[in-house]
Amino acid sequence: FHFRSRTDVQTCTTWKAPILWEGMFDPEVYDQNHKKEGSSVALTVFAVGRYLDEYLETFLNSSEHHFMVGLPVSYYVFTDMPEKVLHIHLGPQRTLKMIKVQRHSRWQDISMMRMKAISDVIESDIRHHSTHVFCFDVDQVFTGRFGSEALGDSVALLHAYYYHLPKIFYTYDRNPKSKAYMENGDFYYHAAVFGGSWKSVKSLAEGCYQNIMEDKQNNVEALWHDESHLNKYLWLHKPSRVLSPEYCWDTHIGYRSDIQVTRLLWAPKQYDKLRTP
Ligand code: 5GW
Ligand code: MN
Repeated sequence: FHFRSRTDVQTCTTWKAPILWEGMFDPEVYDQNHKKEGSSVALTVFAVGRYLDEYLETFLNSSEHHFMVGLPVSYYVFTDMPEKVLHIHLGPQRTLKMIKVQRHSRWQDISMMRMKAISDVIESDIRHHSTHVFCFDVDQVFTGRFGSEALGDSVALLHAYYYHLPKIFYTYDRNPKSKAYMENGDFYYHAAVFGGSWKSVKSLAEGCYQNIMEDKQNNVEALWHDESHLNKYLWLHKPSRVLSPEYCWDTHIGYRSDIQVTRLLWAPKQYDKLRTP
């Protein structure tokens, strides 16, 4: 059984990191190797306020069917309502912890404070139990394999809305007063999915958090909040693996011949309902 190489898309970065597209890899080989190496994966996700009822159960139940099936998985759910009972059927070797976090009044803060919570839980818990960590937005649904081929030292995702656009359209932070400021970059990465070894993700989360706090002290906020800081960090610390937008697609974009499978989809969002207190 042969894998055709993809000639319609970029499959390698200039620093020789693979960009993963459907058809480039044998999932079985990755699964066997990661089982042999004893890889285990922590998944962090935030479900604060209305996002808990709106998205969490669908996200987790779909993850049970598609995320790292065959490897040990530990979910870390950050919520302001940890007492909430979830209707989720966990498979063997899969566990879930609810962790209480404060509900910030500004949504920009909910989003940015994730970096601090992620670095803290890696230090206190994840590093003792899991080899790898993936961090996800909750407003998404797994629809296809999101497997061990995505594991690497430092893993970033190409944003579905920007991967095919010239760099001048990338929405990096252009304010020189912000620590997220950047003129040039490699790609526009999406903050809805990032991961890697626990060590790399801890460094990333810490680095982004420090820059977010420095911005706060200087009374500036990066254009796209934690995503701007993530893009800056990944420009300075190149990811070792890049995921194609097949790993986080929005069906509103419509048909694209290079998207041969959808593994994770943006969930529909009712901004009016969710963004009013
Ligand atoms: C609420 C209003 C506006 C923006 C964010 C929130 C919000 C985000 C929230 O009330 N509760 C929450 O848990 N979040 C977490 O932050 C979710 O995990 C969410 O997926 C993530 C990023 O916020 P999103 O998904 O609304 O951001 P975009 O960039 O996908 O629109
Ligand atoms: Mn989102």
